[in-house]
Amino acid sequence: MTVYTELQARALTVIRRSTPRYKWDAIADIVARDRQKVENHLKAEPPSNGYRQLLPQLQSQSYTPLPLTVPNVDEVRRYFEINPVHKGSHIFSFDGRPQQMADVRATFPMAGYRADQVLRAPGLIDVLNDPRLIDLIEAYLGCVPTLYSVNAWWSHPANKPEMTNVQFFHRDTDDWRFLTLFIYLTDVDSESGPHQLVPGSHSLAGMRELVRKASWWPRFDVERSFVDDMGEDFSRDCDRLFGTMAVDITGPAGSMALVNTLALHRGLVPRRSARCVVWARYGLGPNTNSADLEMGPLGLRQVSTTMQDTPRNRYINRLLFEFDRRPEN
Ligand SMILES: O=C(O)CCC(=O)C(=O)O
Repeated sequence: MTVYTELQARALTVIRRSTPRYKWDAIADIVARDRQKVENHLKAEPPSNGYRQLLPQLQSQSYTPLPLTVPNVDEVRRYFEINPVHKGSHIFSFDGRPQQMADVRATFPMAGYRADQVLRAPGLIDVLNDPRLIDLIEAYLGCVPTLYSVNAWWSHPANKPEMTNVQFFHRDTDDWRFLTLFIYLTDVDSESGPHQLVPGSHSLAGMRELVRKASWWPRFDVERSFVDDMGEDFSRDCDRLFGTMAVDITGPAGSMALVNTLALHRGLVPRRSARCVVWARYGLGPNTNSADLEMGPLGLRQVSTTMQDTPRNRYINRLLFEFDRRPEN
């Protein structure tokens, strides 16, 4: 991003964060409707074998498992295993210095990869651009998505949460409307740190319904839960109220789920075996989370992909790749 677009994204974030999160969806509708007016050249026919039947579940339950898997998941996991890692799940969790996994593990249970390492994983970018997946995301967002953030990390078994912002219940606040794709690179059951979320908790109406159903009734301010949505106390209240309604997303290596992570969610601490997960995030445009693309866009040539050079693919991937960058340019 240029300084100018970065400042714009920051300004938008400041405005967004000063607006209660349960109002964001209505604003997203206005933005998406406006985008539709200028996106004609980016439109694609919905694929005949697409996933739009999953839209109602995604809209009401905040997530949907996908019938899509990573065809070469063992190869992708091996690729990550031989790459250096940094301490923590995110490049900005700590200093981001490349280290060997054994050195990180000696001090900390979570170890992550840079965005450029994720983008270079064999064939992964094609999975993130599967036309059936993009079509479903487009239908959900209401406009052609921008792929604005990628990440991958290992969580190893531990006795307690180490990263409060990911292992305690919280809401993500990246964009007026956005979706997170989770891809497991290891088999994940309830003992290996699954992604957990409270279905329906992304909307005010959904939260009111959840509170109505909850058996334990503290003074839980539903509207406030869209403003102060981080930290150990907040997570403990969510656990007491909604813990029995939370869903663990489990599945074999290669499985995927699409989640509106404005909903209450967390990555559970693995108890028995480690989890390796990739996320990719799709929203209305660049936002301050795109900062995790700190290495800047790669040349598309630097990546193993069969992605077609079309205006639509260029637009969706514009923060990740420069399609025209060549050695001679
Ligand atoms: O590890 C997970 O499953 C959740 C990650 C998460 O909550 C986040 O990145 O915001």
